[in-house]
Amino acid sequence: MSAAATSPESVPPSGELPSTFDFAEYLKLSRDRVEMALDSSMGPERPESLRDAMRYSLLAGGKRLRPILCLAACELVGGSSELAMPTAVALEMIHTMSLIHDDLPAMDNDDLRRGRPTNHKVYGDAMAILAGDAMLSRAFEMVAVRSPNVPADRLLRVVGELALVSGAPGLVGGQVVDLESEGQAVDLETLEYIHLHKTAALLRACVVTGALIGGASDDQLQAMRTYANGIGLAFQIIDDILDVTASSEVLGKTAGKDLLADKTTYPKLLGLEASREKALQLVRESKAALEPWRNKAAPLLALADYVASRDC
Ligand code: GRG
Repeated sequence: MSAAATSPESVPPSGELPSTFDFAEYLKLSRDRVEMALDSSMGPERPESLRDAMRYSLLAGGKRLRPILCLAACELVGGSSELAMPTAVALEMIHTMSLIHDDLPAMDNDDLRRGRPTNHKVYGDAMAILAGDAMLSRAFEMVAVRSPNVPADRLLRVVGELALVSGAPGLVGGQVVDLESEGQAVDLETLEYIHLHKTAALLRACVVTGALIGGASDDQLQAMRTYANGIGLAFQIIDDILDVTASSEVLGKTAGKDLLADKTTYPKLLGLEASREKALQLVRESKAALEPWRNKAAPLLALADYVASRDC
């Protein structure tokens, strides 16, 4: 199928996607759009040293799964993904700043991210902390100041979602429990808490904020949350599996870190095969939540499969 046949403009007026939806093409077009928006979100600002450190990590590639989920959710409920793009960029900024901080010596202490030296290895610890801080603030600026044509009440709800996910009820809370659990005997309940907060919460915020901007009803938002909870946990289970099975070269980050840091992971608690089966089951449940949309949900359905089948 040609690129034009799967571009958002080509979706028939009924909103039904062609049954031969080309996911590879969709992913490529979406990534290109996101890359352009990320690039233009970082202007010629000062101080240059801070701008360089921010651009280094934000524009270092990555799968861009989070912004794409946001755009896809917005379109699914009938919104224009153009309107959701500043929020999609904000979500990638929150994700990237969390990676910068996660890699610091005081946290996971990693040298490699997205196939290149980590931010603090290039710019130093202090600049890496500040680049992450500035990126988090910029994320809120993208929504509150740089989202033209989105009704203010929707933006306010989006700001609320981003505040929750980037604070104690989300990434920070998950990271704290993760750090406190290193070297400890961790049960499945605690592991699930860590994964749901460190990883799944942001993926859920992507889908929910996209849907909010698109004008989703309460029922639609609930279906989105169910979808996102499943793929969020599945995403981190696959991450745990890849840490054991994939190379640093393919991952673009140091493989085998979990064993080294004596972290409890799904493969450690359940074994590789049972972990894989759990991820697949979660993805099946996620996809079931989108049944009301039938084939109009093709992008989010394919993104769910991608979460389970990814190799990096
Ligand atoms: C948000 C204020 C604030 C602080 C952050 C450091 C921290 C607190 C939280 C850690 C969050 C973290 C790094 C979770 C891991 C999530 C994860 C599996 C990341 C890898 O995501 P991919 O594979 O990476 O999508 P790419 O590079 O493809 O984007």
